Amino acid sequence: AKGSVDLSSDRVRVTLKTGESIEVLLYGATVTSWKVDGEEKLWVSEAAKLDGTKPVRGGIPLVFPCFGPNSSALNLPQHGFARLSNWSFLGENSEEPSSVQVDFGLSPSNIPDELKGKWDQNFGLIYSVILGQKTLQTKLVVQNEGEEKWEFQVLFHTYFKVSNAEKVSIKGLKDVTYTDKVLGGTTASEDNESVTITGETDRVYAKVPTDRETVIEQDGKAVFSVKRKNLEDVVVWNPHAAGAEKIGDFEPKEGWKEMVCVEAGSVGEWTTIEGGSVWEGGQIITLA
Ligand code: TA6
Repeated sequence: AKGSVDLSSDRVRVTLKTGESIEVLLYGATVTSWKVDGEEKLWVSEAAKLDGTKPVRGGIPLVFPCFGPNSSALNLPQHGFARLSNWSFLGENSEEPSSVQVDFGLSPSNIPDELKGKWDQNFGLIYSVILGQKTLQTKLVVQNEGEEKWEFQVLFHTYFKVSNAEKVSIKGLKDVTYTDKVLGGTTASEDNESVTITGETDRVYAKVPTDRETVIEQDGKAVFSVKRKNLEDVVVWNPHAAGAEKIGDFEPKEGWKEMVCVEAGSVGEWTTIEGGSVWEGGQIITLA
């Protein structure tokens, strides 16, 4: 076998014989660890709740069916209900010889009681996490199991672990229009080859060509690259010092220096899914 899959009461652990490993909490189907050669590649706050009492601060929270402030339009919590629901483990369904795929499912019955019926679309989600050598893929299949069409937003809220966010350059966003949430939602075109973190950064880069990789460089050296499939936007977020102070479960407060969120999603607009049809989108993270 190429690896092992272990289900415990609250999480799934996958370990490849080549040493890579991941942990996925059933709560939110949140990837909370991705290790390569024993080194953690995702940032998780030391104050992150892992007991299902609130969305995990770090790893890869899953945003669905709405992103950010749009959530109030659906009368849902910020970023929707996927990251705060208990998912079912659907087992290992590896398709490639050198990687292991684990699947998770969510249906209306899994949504927390207090949120049931707030978004009463007939949906089914299958979330796949695929661990390969130097790669981590996350893929979401959205099924409209009703007759009527509805619309949604989706995003993988990936917290990448870096050694110094102030020396990070994010490449692949030049000439893309972005909405700057720190500047109250103004839009601008990205003039720079590199996006850097010089203060609180919260930008939605819209309609980024999917043939473009987003590359995260540390001190000028590529560390991660993100390829998107059927996802048109990239969000860049770092709360910086002031922002971290305001987030209760963001610890240590200096931790903003060791993370950057580069988030593949479709959140600039709403994606419409016809009754009875299926939508799929994903990201492939490669260690440079
Ligand atoms: O990804 C960017 C963002 O929408 C920021 O505006 C910030 O709110 C971040 O997500 C974290 O959101 P959360 O609900 O997890 O605190």
